[in-house]
Amino acid sequence: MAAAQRGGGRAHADVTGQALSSERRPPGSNWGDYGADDRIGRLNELTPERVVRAAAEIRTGRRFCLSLPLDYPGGNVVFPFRFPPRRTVVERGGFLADEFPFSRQREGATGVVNDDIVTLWTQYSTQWDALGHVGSQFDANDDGEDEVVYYNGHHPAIDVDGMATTGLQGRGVLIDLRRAFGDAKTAVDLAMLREVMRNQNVVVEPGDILALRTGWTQLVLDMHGEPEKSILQNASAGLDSRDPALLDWIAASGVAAIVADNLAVESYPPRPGEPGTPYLPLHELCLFKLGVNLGEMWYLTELADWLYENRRTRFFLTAPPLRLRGHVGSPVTPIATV
Ligand code: UVW
Repeated sequence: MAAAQRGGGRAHADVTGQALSSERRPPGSNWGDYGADDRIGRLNELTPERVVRAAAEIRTGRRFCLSLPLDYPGGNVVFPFRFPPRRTVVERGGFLADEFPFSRQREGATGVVNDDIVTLWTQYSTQWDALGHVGSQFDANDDGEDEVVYYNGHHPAIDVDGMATTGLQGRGVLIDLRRAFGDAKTAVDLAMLREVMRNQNVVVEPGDILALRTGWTQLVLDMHGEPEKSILQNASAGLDSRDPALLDWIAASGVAAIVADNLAVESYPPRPGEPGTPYLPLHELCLFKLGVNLGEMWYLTELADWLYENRRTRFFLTAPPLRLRGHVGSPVTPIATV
């Protein structure tokens, strides 16, 4: 099989490997606000004071795992080019480390060892988008030609290392779109979001991590590893990323990150836009312009139901990505503590 070609969105040779100017910035972006070299964007808003504020949400000590099993959705029907983790077994001195007896290493020793290898498609299941997951064309070096750049004018793409080393903890605030709209496919614009927030008494403050429960990963789980694309494509709420008012609200809200239990946070596939507009407007706004990481395919069912039953909307969230240097996404096993 021929090797796949590079995507074609190549930067000019003169910018590869450099951070470009964060003084020239795309309209509506915050490039430079956290420093010319900043690589973590709105995670800067997770200040020590805000982590202490978030810890006040720990009142019972109960924890919720917010990850799907990472071999879900199952197969590759949801995305034809992403696959479940592939496991193989380490070789140890010519033998597979599959109940490998230590007596092979030291005569008479007891015990056995298992040791494995995984090939991961980083965005297959519950995951974070690094800021380098989506870039765009912008003339960051003022030479009259657009080049491919990422948040804050960086090139090459920003990986998950900064997210991992920052120690990602903060206050989550949950909006339950599933409770408002059921499983019907619904593109949620700002007016709809505001109404749900009013009805559910949700207040979002700067530095919060916004969590959107849509019910999509519950549908995935209920399919037991054999997802039905036609159902999943036509189900559940997502943000209407062609609503400019919603994009303005996200920018103004000061949220540190946005996570959802659907495929792409924004409704997917997105409504087509005019030529010259982004394919994924919310991804472009968040990852490229604002430095807001997106968490996708999280599992929020039990947390959302518990919060509802206990008349709460906030929780303490711990969700560092794997420290996979050079990678533009990472699986994550987030924990909510209430
Ligand atoms: C989509 O392409 C749906 O989003 P992502 O690549 O962030 O998973």
